[in-house]
Parts: sequence; C-alpha cells; structure tokens
Amino acid sequence: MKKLSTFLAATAMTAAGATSALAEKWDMPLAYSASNYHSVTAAEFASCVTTGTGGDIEIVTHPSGSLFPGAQIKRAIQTGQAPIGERLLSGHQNENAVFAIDSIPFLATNFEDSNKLWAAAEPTISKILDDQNLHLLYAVPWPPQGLYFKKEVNSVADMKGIKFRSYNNATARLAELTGMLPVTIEAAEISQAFATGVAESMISSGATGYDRKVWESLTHFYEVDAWMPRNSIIVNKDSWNGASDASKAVMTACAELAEYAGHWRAVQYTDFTLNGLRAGGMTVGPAGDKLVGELNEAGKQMIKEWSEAAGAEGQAIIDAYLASK
Ligand code: PCA
Repeated sequence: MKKLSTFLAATAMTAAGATSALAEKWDMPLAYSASNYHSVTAAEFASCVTTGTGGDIEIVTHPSGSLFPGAQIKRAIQTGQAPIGERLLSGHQNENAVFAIDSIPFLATNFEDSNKLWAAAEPTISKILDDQNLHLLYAVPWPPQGLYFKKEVNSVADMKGIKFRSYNNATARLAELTGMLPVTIEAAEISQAFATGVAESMISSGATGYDRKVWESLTHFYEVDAWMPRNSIIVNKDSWNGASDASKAVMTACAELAEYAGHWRAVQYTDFTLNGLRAGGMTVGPAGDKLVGELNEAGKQMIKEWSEAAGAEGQAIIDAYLASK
C-alpha cells in the first residue's frame, strides 16, 4: 500500500506537469529483439518509471544488443557506462557459481518450480550483486529449454561433432559432454549463424527460436525441459543511490508490475511459440527415451561440477528450494 501510494503521488505529479531540473535519461541496454516478451516488458517498465517519476528519470530501452551485446551488459552497468540494463546472469557463472542456479539441468523445469527456485535464490543473488555495485530490480524466466537441430536426433551419438551455439557456461558444458562443438553466439546473431553454418544446433526456448525464425535453417525442436534461465534487470548502485526516495519507490513498484507481467507473458509465449515453430515447418515434440536418459547422465555430471563450485552457499539454496516443493 505504501509503495502504491508513493507511486500514485508521483504519477499525480506528472499530471501536474512537474518535472524537476534534475531530470535524467537512463539508457537501458537489452540483448533480445524488441518483439520478445522480455523486451516488451522492459519497455513497459521503462515507461512506467518515466511516467511515475514525472520524467525525473526517463528510461529508454535499446533492444537487440544495439547499445551493448548481452555478454557486455553486466560490466557496462557495474562500471556506470549504462545505469540500468537486462542480463542473463547465468552467463556470469565464472564470477560466482550461484549465478548459474537457474541453469542446473533438470532441477526446476516448469514455471512453478522455477519460481520456487528463484524465491530460494533471490536473497543470495541480490547480495552477490550488491557486492558488485549492482541493485537487482526484477527477474523474468525464459520458457523451458529444448534442443534444436537440423536433422532427427535420437541419441547423444547422433550429436557428435555438431557445431552448437551456446549462450552461457552451462550450454557450452552440455555441448562438450555430448561431443558437440560449442561456439558462443548472441541471440541477436543466431539467424545469421544458422544460415551460414557457423552453428547447426542450440539449446534454447521455443521463444528464441521463434523470435529468430530458425525454421529457415533448422528442422527439429526436442522439448527436453532442461532448465529455465532468467533475465535480471539490474541497476548501477551509484545511480540507484543517487535517485530520490520517491523515484526509488516508483522503480520498485514498476519492477513488481513488470515481474508479474513478464511471468504471465512467459507462460503465454511458451505454447504460442512452439506452435509458431510448427507453423514454420519444424518437427516439435518430446525427445526420445534414449536421448533423455543420456542427457540425464550429462546433467548429473554438470550438477556435480556446479555443487563443487557453488559450495555451501549453493547447497543452502538447493536445500531451501527442495524444502519449498
Ligand atoms: N533464450 C536466450 C536465453 C535462453 C532462451 O530461451 C538465448 O537463447 O540466448
């Protein structure tokens, strides 16, 4: 209630046309295409803040990696090159294994479990980010991750030697463990990578395959439901601390709305995009038993490696998650 009343007070200020002399423009880099639901949600968040602060903070989104490619967004925010932005934190597993909590194979594979896992992990992730000069605003999941190929695949043996597009450490490790050749490629670049043969496969959501029209190059999508990574919206802490209490309250309230809307869209987008892949001519369905069994074996190895890297801090999150199920 308190938040909402602050928000409404700030909105009323806008109506009165009160814009302070200290108005700031915050550029917000995003890695994914403007039409993707994460970007649509971020654009709504941006206009919520711009309106709610009466223009004191005007947030302008820059989708498709046009300001910074995904891999550079976190550093850009930490160093103040951008005050705010969106990033897939599992891409920074080398900084802290806990960032990859949402990319542990077969741990949380539906929206309900993904939310429980996030609830268990969020305080620790917030704290790690805080120590890195970052304030966490909200996070939205991607739909379950499945495997894309340009041929029928029924076993790990069928995957040997395939050029595989990765987007974080977990995806690259999965490729290695299944005999594929990982190459890191931003989502914004994948249509071209598949068209030119730089990559022939990936693990991702139906959403990203749909956004990038991968049916132009690929033929099969296997619903493996490996994990559900998240995009997090993070703010440079100096920028955050410099904002007025009223602006902070508006950003927090807008973030809550955005997280809710983003989740809702993620759920809606899951079936919609799988049908979109089918309409594009792709074969979409569950992976066969042999492939699932072999992927589980690779998953066990990845879980073991992650547990070793994440130590007691990671285990505490897993324990809290399992207790909440
Ligand atoms: N899409 C993003 C990350 C996970 C997903 O579903 C990507 O492929 O880059």
